[in-house]
Amino acid sequence: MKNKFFEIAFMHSLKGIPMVAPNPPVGAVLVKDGKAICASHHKAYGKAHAEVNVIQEFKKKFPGISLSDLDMYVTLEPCCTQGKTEPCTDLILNSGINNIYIAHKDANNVNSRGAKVLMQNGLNVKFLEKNTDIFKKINLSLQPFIKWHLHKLPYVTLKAGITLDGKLATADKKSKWITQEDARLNSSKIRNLHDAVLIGKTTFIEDNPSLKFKNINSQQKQIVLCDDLNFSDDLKLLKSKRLVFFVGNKASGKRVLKLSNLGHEVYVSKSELFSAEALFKALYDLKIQSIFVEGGARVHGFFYDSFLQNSLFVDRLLIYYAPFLMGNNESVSIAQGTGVSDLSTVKKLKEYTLKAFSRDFCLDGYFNLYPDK
Ligand code: AOF
Ligand code: ZN
Repeated sequence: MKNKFFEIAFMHSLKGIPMVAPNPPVGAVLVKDGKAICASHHKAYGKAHAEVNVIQEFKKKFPGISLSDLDMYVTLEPCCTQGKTEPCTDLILNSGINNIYIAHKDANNVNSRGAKVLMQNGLNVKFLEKNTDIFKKINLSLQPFIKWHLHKLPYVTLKAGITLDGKLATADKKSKWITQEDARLNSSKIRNLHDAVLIGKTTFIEDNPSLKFKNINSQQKQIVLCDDLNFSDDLKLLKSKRLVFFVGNKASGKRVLKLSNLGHEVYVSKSELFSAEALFKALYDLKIQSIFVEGGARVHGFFYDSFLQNSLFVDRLLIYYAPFLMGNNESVSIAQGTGVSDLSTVKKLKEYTLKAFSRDFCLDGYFNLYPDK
């Protein structure tokens, strides 16, 4: 087993994000005489799995050639049940491949016997060592999928662009951009890897953002959390076909109807505002596996306070820092919630990395790290 082939399979797996959600990103490589000769990945939800695509690719490239002396490297344990597609274990067993190297177990319990099925049928199956860099990278890429199956909850990334003293905006809120373009580009690339972006009503109205996604054929949603639906119909996001409102019960029925008739999804809470529990349940039912929370301060406060009650409500923090201070008490802080008043109750990041841009820098940290089985 050579880890470099897992690196190739991993690189390919990433091309499937976010189109494959709520399926996992998976990549596969076929190796002959120590050389990777074919690589492919799972490309879209409901479509062929990585193993099917890589075998098809081989057959196209080398028609009539047997697969019997090839090794297969795959980032996720092959599935063994009929879902939207046939079990990959059947395909692998019929292909003649003898050696299969697997990086990560399948968190979806119905498929967690895939490796056993292959072994019981005489294949030589080996798993990647968990203490390797490549295992860690694959595990990180599977975090939303693992959480989804383990906890039946969407994966949450909280993102903010702030000054060194933790401010989102000046007191008059006229400060349009805190961070520079390269940092913002990085943030929109990461947004694009999520199934949904979520903002609050104040950001929706005052920033009037367009929150674009790049993969126009995918199912990504733009979510606005609001107490009511009192806003101008000229806001940019209202032109989008992906817009979803989660609104409190004081929203006027007329507005709900109008926005619904315009093609937007509107979910009305039973109470004044959506609770975190009700919101997460609704997002899960909508099959939204990962959300990118872009603020503003009250939305961050809402998520952070929910997280203090239940650690599963925020998973990742992505904070872009501009290298200066606001130094003003009236300016807007990153989170306007209850927060902690006693340091002994604070919850720390399990790990983080720092990345530098031309002027700004970013902290990418994890509160939760969901393990392999
Ligand atoms: C694999 N290779 O590329 C993927 C796998 O409904 P289906 O048939 O698409 O099955 C979805 C499940 O299959 C998914 O939850 C996970 O257990 C597994 N995904 N398995 O061997 C792949 N995407
Ligand atoms: Zn499969």
